[in-house]
Amino acid sequence: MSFTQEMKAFAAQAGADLVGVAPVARYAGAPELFHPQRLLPQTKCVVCIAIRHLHGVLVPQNDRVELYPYQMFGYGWLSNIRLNMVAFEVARFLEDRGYLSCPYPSFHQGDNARLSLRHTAVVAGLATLGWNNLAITPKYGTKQRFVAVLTSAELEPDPMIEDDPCDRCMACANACPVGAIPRDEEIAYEIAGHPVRVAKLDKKKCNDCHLGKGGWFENQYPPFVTFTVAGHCGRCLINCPKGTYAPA
Ligand code: B12
Ligand code: SF4
Ligand code: SF4
Repeated sequence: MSFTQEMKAFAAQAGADLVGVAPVARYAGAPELFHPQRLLPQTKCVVCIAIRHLHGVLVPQNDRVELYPYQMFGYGWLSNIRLNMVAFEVARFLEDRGYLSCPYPSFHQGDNARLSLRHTAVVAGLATLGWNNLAITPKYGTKQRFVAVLTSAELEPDPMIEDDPCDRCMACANACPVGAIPRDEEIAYEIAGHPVRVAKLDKKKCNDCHLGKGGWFENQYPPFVTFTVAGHCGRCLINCPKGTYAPA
């Protein structure tokens, strides 16, 4: 087993559902502020880790019946805390073997993170970007969250995905309650030489649609946002039909 395979097996045992490796050269087109070497100049590779959503917690969220299962187990607490714990363990695994490693959190408070995890999933060969702006993996579709570990280790890179599974069905745009995903306005650019076309997302509209503010739920919660209960409706994620993993 190669060192990279060993690291991936360790990550899987720690709770990762997907693990991919991006050589730092694939961030050549990233704005300087979002480049991994700004955070850790010694970065040679970025390990991207995903944990899938439980499909069961998406149901009451989508039906607007109860927000807590998704907010806890899909968003602010379990997913993000657990992802960060897996990243921490993977970073420890790498540092124990002599490689400087910095986990980059799954959760970020405020407007902009300084490492885009969607882009990291793409350059690490795990995903492509869908019209809804989310990273789509062949197995879980949009239904996972990501975390990353920057490392000085030279790991075996994963090939980037060539096929674009997004067929512009617009299920995401149709599901968005605030019209944040336009049907005809796009942003086109390249990620490591791979063309990308995504909707010109209105982040402000999405951000202003915090659950609890809209009063969409049968059970009302006060309009507060904390580390453990913070959320957006996620209907663009829940209603994208891509992915082969489908518990019924
Ligand atoms: C802040 C944030 C938001 C804000 C955005 C605010 C804002 N002003 O940007 C809002 C509230 C809108 C939001 C909403 C949602 N979010 Co959010 N969000 C984030 C967070 C924490 C940071 C994103 C960010 O600010 N990136 C920096 C900005 C500027 O980057 P960008 O727009 O992606 O990149 C641009 C450039 O900077 C540049 N670029 C940046 N990096 C790179 C790299 C390369 C190689 C290249 C070429 C270019 C490039 O190119 C882009 C185009 O110009 C990320 C976690 C993370 N660290 O990535 C999660 C994240 C993107 N969110 C996620 C999710 C799931 C959601 C929601 C579904 C809510 C929910 N229920 O969870 C919605 C979906 C909205 C949508 N359709 O996209 C997931 C996505 C998972 C997935 N499957 O893709 C992430 C990755 C969190 C995670 N840990 O998994 N989010
Ligand atoms: S719902 Fe349809 S248009 Fe939207 S990202 Fe998924 S496949 Fe693409
Ligand atoms: S999270 Fe909700 S409000 Fe934001 S873009 Fe997706 S569907 Fe629209």
